Amino acid sequence: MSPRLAVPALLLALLGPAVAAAADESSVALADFLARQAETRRIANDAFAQMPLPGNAGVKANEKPCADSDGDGLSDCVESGTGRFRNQADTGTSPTLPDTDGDGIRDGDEVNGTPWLNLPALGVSPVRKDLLLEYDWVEDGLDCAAHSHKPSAAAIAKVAEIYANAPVRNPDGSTGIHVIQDYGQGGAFTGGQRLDGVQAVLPGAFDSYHAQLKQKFFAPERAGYFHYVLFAHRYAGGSNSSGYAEIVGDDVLVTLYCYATNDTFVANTIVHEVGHNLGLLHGGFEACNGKPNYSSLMNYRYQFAGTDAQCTGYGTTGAADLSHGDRMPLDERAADERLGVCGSPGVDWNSNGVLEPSVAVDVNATYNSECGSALRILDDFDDWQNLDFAGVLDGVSPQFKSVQTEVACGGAPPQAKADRTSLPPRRGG
Ligand SMILES: [Ca+2]
Ligand SMILES: [Ca+2]
Ligand SMILES: [Ca+2]
Ligand SMILES: [Ca+2]
Ligand SMILES: [Zn+2]
Ligand SMILES: [Zn+2]
Repeated sequence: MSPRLAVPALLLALLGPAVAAAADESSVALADFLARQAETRRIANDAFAQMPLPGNAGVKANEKPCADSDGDGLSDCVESGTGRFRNQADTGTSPTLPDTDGDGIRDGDEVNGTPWLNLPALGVSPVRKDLLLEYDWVEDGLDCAAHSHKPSAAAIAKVAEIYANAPVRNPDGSTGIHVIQDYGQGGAFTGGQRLDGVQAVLPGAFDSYHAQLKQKFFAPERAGYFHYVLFAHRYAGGSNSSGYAEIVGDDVLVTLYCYATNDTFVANTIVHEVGHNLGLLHGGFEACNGKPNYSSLMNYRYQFAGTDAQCTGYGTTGAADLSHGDRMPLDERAADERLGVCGSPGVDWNSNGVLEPSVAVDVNATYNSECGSALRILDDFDDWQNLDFAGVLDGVSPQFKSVQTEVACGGAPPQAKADRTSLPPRRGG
């Protein structure tokens, strides 16, 4: 984190007191993010300690004297620390870390499952990050022709691909996050289902009605392991919001009304809302929306239009990713258009046909409520290296409520608008 922390300080020194307020604001937001992340991890460790031990199926009788130093349900004798899972007697996990791969699921649970949930059958590994999502959906005919909110095979594949391509290193040497999506496909995947007799327009968000649905349709033994992703037509009695989520948590709504059949919108919105569950805000570490140099599905600028794979500042159709944190800071008080967001190509922020060395421009003016109006330094963030997987323990630790917030997300734009905003600017190049 230190290189990113250093950026505002360096600019402060170069540009003098005029930008002090903006730089401080950004530093404070980052510090707040890191403090909250540390707190969720502390709570996660407490939750691990409080959870009942899973069955020790992998521990042989003659190994029982071995201690379980990290309290994860595996004896030190089987936690070989190699990073390679071979079997229940040579798990490759660390004997001093209860969650070796940092995915919020205890080593013992990933190796042996729990008495009530066969995690190995779902495909988890104790030495690679796993993200478990249960999908339940409604079907309805509101606002447009009859449609299902079940994600299509194409949308599901897209979600898997986005996470698989993540530049996240695992203890077993692989990269990527293994996402496990239960949409009721059979075998061990029996959780996802179409919800009958449920209001397609939910009356609220995470209210008593949602609690009733979750109690009825989400198996209690999945709490602490799965995120519960509910696909409805709308929520809050009929809002245009595309979704709703806990920031650090395990509950998500995806509500794309008649865009439910747009695979890109569905996949991108799943990753956006689950990103909130993993601790991210609309500006990564801060509630600052529309930053051109934050190429992430968390950013409304790119959620539907596609992330900015080509450094145009306007997104790339079909690209879908969380941010890698490799974009330059952008000072709205004195933006160098020649540098764009990546050093090149340049971006004509004020659309006057010339790439200028210093322009004052509000590049995210449309997001007034999320830092849009003030001219300030906009910073990128490395989403992938800062995901907080502890929120899944929300289901077993009430302590999470103390660090949790909820967010209502923006609406899907008309298709035409999404296409237009994804085009690079033609002038000034
Ligand atoms: Ca252990
Ligand atoms: Ca361990
Ligand atoms: Ca784990
Ligand atoms: Ca794992
Ligand atoms: Zn619908
Ligand atoms: Zn959001």
